[in-house]
Amino acid sequence: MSDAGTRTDDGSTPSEGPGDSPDGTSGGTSSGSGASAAGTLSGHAGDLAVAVARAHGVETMFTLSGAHVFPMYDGAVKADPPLRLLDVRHEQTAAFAAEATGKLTRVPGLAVLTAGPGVTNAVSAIAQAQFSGSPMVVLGGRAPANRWGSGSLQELDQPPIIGPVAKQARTLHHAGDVLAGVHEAFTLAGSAHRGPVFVDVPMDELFAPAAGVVPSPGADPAAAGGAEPDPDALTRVAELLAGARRPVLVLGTDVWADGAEEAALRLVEEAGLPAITNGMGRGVVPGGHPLLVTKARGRALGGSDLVVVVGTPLDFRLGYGTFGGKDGGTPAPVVHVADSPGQVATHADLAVSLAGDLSRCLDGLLAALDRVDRRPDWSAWVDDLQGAVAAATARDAELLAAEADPIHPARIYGELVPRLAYDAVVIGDGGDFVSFAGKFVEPRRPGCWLDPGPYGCLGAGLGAAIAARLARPSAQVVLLLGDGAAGFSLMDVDTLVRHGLPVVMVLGNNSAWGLEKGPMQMLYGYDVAADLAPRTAYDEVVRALGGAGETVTDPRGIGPALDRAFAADVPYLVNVITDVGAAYPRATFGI
Ligand SMILES: Cc1ncc(C[n+]2csc(CCOP(=O)(O)OP(=O)(O)O)c2C)c(N)n1
Ligand SMILES: [Mg+2]
Repeated sequence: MSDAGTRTDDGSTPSEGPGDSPDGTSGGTSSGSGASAAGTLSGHAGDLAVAVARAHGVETMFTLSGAHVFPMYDGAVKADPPLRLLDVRHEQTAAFAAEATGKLTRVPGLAVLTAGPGVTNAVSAIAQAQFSGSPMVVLGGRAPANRWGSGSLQELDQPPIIGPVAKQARTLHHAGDVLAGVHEAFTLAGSAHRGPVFVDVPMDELFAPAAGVVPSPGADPAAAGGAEPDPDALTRVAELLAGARRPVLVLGTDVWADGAEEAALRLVEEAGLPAITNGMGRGVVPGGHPLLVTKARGRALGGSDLVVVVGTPLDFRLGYGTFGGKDGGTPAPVVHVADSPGQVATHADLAVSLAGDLSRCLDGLLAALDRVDRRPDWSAWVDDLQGAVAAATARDAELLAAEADPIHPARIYGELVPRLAYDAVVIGDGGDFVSFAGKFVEPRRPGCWLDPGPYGCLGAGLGAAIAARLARPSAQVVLLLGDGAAGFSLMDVDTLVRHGLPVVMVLGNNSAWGLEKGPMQMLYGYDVAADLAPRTAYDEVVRALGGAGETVTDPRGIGPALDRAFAADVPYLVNVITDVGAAYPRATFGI
């Protein structure tokens, strides 16, 4: 492989070996960065990018090695204190870990990926972050500018590929652009509506000397608060609420992302409003709360006369924003409250919409409700819905205790849920197996539930588990894996092992792509491409990688296996052989 033409600090030119394996870069690395008395940082552009990331609250760089981004590593190890490097086995895992970090900590996660395939391997995870509004920054390597057009290794113009799936994607063409460009990337990623921002830096420029004052990220955007909602719109929503007899509040991911979880619970409790939660909004109204009616979702949304949806799109998960209206009735009026004007649904028929900082929207709504003369009493409606919750809970109890052989997947949750601490982080990566989790696991705190969101991408599991273990060092971290989903990222158990990150993995092994097998049977009366090898010992894969685990075939064996998993101080996989016939009863396929 020819010389990649990299210009380094000292003017030497390292060569680039085949397979992106550099040879001789040691002579061309930074001699270390330094901060002058005036606060000016000097070093190479990688040093500066690392300093900006740290100023924005980044604690970990998720990455997989590639010479194009070596200055980022050099910047990380020489920073004082060093920035943690978390090296994975597939770039999708690095990007999913950065996405999950953004979701859990509400500080943008950082993935640093080498040029070309390193970047393209992360496209799905970046798209997932865009769909879920997860704050993250991906810094990509890029073939050197001084050879651009000559055919150097992995010479790919990446922003046109990433642009359509990110908030912004651009090249920082010169070392001198890196400080401001990375600062802008973090600021943009972390402000409403949040999402992924991509920058790449040509290799020669990333190695080049640069200096400047690290910009201050300013006040924490969540603490500073975002835009003020329109007071007239607030009053109109309050009037609609005051006139409603069967209102329902839906709280979604952005309620958590925007730091509005306390304002949301205040509104629910002080107004006595029944609420349904979805995505990362789960836990905002804690499981078991008398105003949480997620388990009576069908009755609540179908019978409501006003649905107020906050912080989540009116997508397939919410019937595209049409509630009720079956049998010729009129659908309920809908209010959509979003963290920014661009998020307000344009496809749905809205009674009123509201955009702005979600704490201000929700507190403003409570204040406006106080100003409206009629203080509604929704207790009869809440009692009705709680009756439906109790009936659903009683129906669930039977499934959760199922003695069936092969094991019904619900029994796994019957054993798992009582073992979860209030702050456990639960991550779902799979099809039907994870849908059952959504039904049976009701988080008691917000920010503790990670699902793939509306992009529905399998393979996020190991990355999310790595991120959760780092973000919540003392909490239980439980990764729920379908056997199909496990195949996308299980090799990154190696990363958990190398970095000493114990996680409990529970695998629902139905030997199938269950969520596809059932629907194909329903549509065609047969299925193809939906079976996986029977009873694969995924626990042995984990053992081979340095973790531990076991296979369970008897429902009574699940609880003790989970106890061993929680007690283990290594990554531990409980491989539960389940009944492929126990498909999740699904009302929608999302299309
Ligand atoms: C990357 C990706 N590929 C394919 C799909 C389509 N898909 C959705 S669910 C599913 C089956 C998942 O199977 P498994 O993880 O074993 O869970 P199960 O439904 O069997 O419980 C598939 C293939 C997807 N959502 N994402
Ligand atoms: Mg399966």
